[in-house]
Amino acid sequence: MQTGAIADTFGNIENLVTLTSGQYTMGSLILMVSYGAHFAFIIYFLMSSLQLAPRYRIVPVLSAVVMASAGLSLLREFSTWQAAYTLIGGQYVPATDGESFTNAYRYGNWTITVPLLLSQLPIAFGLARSVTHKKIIRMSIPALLMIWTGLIGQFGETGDFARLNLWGVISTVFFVWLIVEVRGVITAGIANSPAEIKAWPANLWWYFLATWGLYPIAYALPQLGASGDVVVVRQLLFSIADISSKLLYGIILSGYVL
Ligand code: RET
Repeated sequence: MQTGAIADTFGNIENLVTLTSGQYTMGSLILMVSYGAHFAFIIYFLMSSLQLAPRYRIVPVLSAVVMASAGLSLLREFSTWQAAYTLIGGQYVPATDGESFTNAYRYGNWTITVPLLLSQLPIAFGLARSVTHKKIIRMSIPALLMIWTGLIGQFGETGDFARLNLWGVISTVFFVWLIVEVRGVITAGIANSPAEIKAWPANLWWYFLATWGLYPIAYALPQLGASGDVVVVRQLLFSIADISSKLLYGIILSGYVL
């Protein structure tokens, strides 16, 4: 755990462990597939907006914006990953000079993407304009507090688990508040949906819980120990969560408003 005092204080566990070439390559691959998928779907969402009634076009357009923003952030994670390790004797050792890896950029990116993802819901459900604006603000407040308290806490993962857990619990309180607000929007969405697609908002509720619920698991994972496997599994969890909560979610919502 002596890989640089600064990394210990303000880093992520990625900077503490030596990776096998398999683990390193898996990490690169996971990040590469993630940013590649997000960039590619910019085209899909822009084109699918052309098929929609004008008032719903903003739904896939917002997905395209989320794709661009997340794609850039994940590209940055990928290049930082590549710069953060040095190949020594067949092992990928955390670089002692230059760049260190951080997941903190993700939290910065969520500050943009999460309010956009939440905004898509009342717009897709066709709620009245004044209700939509109110719902977006009511969801965005707990969402941003959840992200920023999590950002403070994740700096504790290299050893200060009290910090990780305290801020994790505070962040979870905001997550529960957010879930209550989202449930309200889903209920309004069910009431506002034509009979043949009433099941969509109801199912989307479970999808939301299952996919957003992956992020706190990834956050807590370093407590299992700083090992190469934990590093790779966490990037995989983040990626599955990213692709399902943004990309697949966007496809589902575009299908709903079609
Ligand atoms: C944190 C900190 C630990 C507790 C909880 C968290 C929840 C994070 C979530 C993030 C969702 C992000 C999305 C990003 C899309 O771009 C902050 C990890 C509850 C739910 C959907």
